Amino acid sequence: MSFRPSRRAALTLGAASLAGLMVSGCDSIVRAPAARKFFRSAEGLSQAAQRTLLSGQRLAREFKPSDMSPIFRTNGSNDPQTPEYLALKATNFGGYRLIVDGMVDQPLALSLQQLMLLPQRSQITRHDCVEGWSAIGKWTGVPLHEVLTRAKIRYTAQYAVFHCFDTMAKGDGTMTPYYESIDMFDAFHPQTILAYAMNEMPLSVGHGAPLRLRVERQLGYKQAKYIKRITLTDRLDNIFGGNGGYWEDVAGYEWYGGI
Ligand SMILES: Nc1nc2c(c(=O)[nH]1)N[C@H]1C(S)=C(S)[C@@H](COP(=O)(O)O)O[C@H]1N2
Ligand SMILES: [Mo]
Repeated sequence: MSFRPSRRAALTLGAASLAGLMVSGCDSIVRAPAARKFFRSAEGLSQAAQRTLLSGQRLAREFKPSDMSPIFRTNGSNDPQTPEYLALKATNFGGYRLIVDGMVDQPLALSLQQLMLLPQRSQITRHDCVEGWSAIGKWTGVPLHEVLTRAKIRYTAQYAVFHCFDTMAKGDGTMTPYYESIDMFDAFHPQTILAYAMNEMPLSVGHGAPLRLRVERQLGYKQAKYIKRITLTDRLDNIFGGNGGYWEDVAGYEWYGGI
């Protein structure tokens, strides 16, 4: 009988050596765009090691209840009219299922009730839109990593793509679905949540019911509303315009919309 260290043990060792790196300011390392690109391409970086690295990331500022904006406006789509969405809205989203697919070993179809039974997180944060307005609100939902872990995402997945129910105009006047994407650094960030409640109330249609993304260190257009499906992938160039999001495709917005 031969002895080989298990893959699990190898991963643990990788994670341990990365721990040293983290102590010396890994947050500033992972926040550098070049470093993010390197880690996405590094074949030797195991998922466990990535997770360890990710856990050292800086949090976005959180505010007190008294800081919450009395008015939090809506922007972009605020009342989707696609038949699929209208049908779900008519059942008060009882028939809603969040699909999680792509580079996962356990595809999921989760009802709102199932999502609400998963671990929950609330945070009061500031939303910054590139159009020049900000608002502070309280968001409650399930951390995205809780969902991705249950879907058993593969080591090779590099992006989470959020497909939405609403459509928006393209340059040529035709309509195209809104979508967005983030990398694994943001996907596993503790403040990245799939929110089903805002300011202690069920998420309204205007703000993205039944489920919207909060990825707190990025700008407003990354906060995908009306999430229908999350697809794990290792490339963005074959999705819609190839730039990772609706605004990235139609108006050249930065894919990493850091604040
Ligand atoms: N599906 C979808 N998500 C979206 C948008 C949209 O039009 N459709 N607009 C984005 C923009 S530009 C901003 S500023 C925020 C607005 O979120 P709010 O309506 O909750 O204020 O949603 C973002 N997410
Ligand atoms: Mo925005």
